[in-house]
Amino acid sequence: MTTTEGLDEIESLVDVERIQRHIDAFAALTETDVEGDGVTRLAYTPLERRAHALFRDHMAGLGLQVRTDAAGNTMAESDGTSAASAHGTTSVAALGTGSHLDSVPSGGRFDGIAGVVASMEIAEIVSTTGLRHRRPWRFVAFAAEEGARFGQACNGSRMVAGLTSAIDAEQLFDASGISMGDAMRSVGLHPERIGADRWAPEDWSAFIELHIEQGVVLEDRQVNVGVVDAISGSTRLAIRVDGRASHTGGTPMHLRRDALVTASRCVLACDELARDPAHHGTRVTVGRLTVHPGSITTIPGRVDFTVDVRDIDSDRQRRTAEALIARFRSIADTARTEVSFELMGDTSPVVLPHWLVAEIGVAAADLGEMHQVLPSGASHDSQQIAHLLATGMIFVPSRDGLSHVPEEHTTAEQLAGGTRTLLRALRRLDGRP
Ligand code: HGY
Ligand code: MN
Ligand code: MN
Repeated sequence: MTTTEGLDEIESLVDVERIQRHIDAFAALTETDVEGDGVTRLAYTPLERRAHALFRDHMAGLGLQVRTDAAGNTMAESDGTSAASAHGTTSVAALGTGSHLDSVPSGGRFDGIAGVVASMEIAEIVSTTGLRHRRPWRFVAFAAEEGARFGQACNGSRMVAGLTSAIDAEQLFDASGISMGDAMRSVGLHPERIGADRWAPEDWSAFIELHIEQGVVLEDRQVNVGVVDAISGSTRLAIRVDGRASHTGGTPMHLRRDALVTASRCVLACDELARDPAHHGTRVTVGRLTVHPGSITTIPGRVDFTVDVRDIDSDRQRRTAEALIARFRSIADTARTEVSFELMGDTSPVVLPHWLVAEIGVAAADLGEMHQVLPSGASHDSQQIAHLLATGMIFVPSRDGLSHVPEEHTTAEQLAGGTRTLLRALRRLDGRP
């Protein structure tokens, strides 16, 4: 048993091999019958629940109280010394850390997992050393963070933040027409009880999520720890182009209403607009495009595609989405095709509290970790939690900036460095009045 006198030694207990074992254990929970390799563990599937069970069993094994809420988020709690004082039970607001356990199709081993593993490592150290902490410390595995299945991202954290209701869950569908509510019920969750599990802001002091950067800044700067000051928003559109399907041989060019030609011009318009200096900083991507009927000898009569607009500037993000819709309509008019759209998700960018950015920076500096303040290009659960309480993020490097692909990689040593900074930041926050 390590004494807790040498408090500064506590962070040195972060164990690289243990971290690696947790990473490998989660990576093994993947669909095997999908194209491509990498990890596939989609929102509200049995595999995601198995990952939550792995997290839950580890935390329960450390003696922590663990609970899974109606949305499928799993939370473990280590009582602080304030939980029971000489004058009966006086509880102070809790500190929290965690991230998500679902993945995109054929994704990586670290997106979301890094933050959950960091929380497991910290819980292990707290439990085995008897590290005294005044506030309750809560370790959270969020459900359904990726928007890859239902279009909307950060569903479990949106539900505890009161941003997605039970009714909303019945109106979000995956590509095969299954509603989020039905998917939740199919894995034993209770969407009808989402409202009862909302987090009360007064119960919380601060929350810090550790996550892989999913970009190249830390690697380029050769810095191991990132402190996030702003998180990009995301406006996601489902676009449908209707033309007229007909014979590829019998239909002369001047009589065609080719939905794929229109969609192709729309895709190029997305790239052109995002590269326009007036939209500098905006990122626009068409990630999914489906051609109907998809036959070699039939002119496409319909095309469905998705547009993902990302920005840390809220106004520019929305203006870009509006400008794209106007461009699509003009392209369709010229080609005598029709275009319609549906809003799949719309999350505002958030600026994280400067005092918390500073605290995390001091924690890194305390440990001699080089760190860099930077914005996040990706969306995160912290973005939703930031609607409720003071929220911060710690980044660890992504090799070649790659993410959402099997090549996604962060070394266990880099993850250990971020975990040490996270532990020190929690201890500093624990001591704040
Ligand atoms: O899509 C995102 O930005 C995050 O990885 N869910
Ligand atoms: Mn993520
Ligand atoms: Mn992701």
